Amino acid sequence: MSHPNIILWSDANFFSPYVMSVYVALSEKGLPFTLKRIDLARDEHHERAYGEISLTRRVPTLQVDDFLLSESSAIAEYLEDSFPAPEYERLYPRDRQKRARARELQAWLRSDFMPLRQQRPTDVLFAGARLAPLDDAGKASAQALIAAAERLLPAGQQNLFGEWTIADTDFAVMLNRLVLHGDAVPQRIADYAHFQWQRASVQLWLAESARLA
Ligand SMILES: N[C@@H](CCC(=O)N[C@@H](CS)C(=O)NCC(=O)O)C(=O)O
Repeated sequence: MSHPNIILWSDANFFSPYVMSVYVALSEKGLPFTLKRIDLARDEHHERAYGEISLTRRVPTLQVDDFLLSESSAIAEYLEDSFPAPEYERLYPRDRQKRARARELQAWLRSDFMPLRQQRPTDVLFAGARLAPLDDAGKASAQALIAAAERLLPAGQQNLFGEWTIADTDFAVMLNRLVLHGDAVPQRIADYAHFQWQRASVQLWLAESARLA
């Protein structure tokens, strides 16, 4: 079967959780792709050439043949529409309400939890960083995340919706800012975050960043 030509633009050191989400989505779909790196520290995303590629001048941006798209959750939905089940792995739940719940969680994770994102940056996930204890805002942010996990994760399950979806990977990224750092998280939720981290597509991503270390 012939596949389209797919390029994923990533940050140069593979520290972006949003690039990771698209990398995992492509890997789960079994789609071959080329990774291209943009050095954000050198402001390469502000160069003219990247402005012609990316509407947002952020990473990720995905190119599928001559179609260019930024914003990681929009990319996941585009991949799901373009490469549907059963031929390709599913990224979102089949059930409409569960699918809406997955998108709700993705949107929330991308628009909230700023104190947690600032105080537990992705260096914690991809470079083993150890940082100061959370301040009050950080603790409140962590508590909101943990409360959501306790509410959303069914007892005795390792995935939110019965089978893996891209929302599990996105959720595990945020939870692992705490879990991998050693911050207190209920065991059931920590187990979920660890389980999601073992997924082959996630391990492939971790190997990309480890290769540069
Ligand atoms: N909402 C976007 C967020 C993308 C984003 O913030 N990417 C960061 C790297 S993690 C970036 O490109 N930062 C460069 C900048 O904003 O100048 C998505 O989900 O794709």
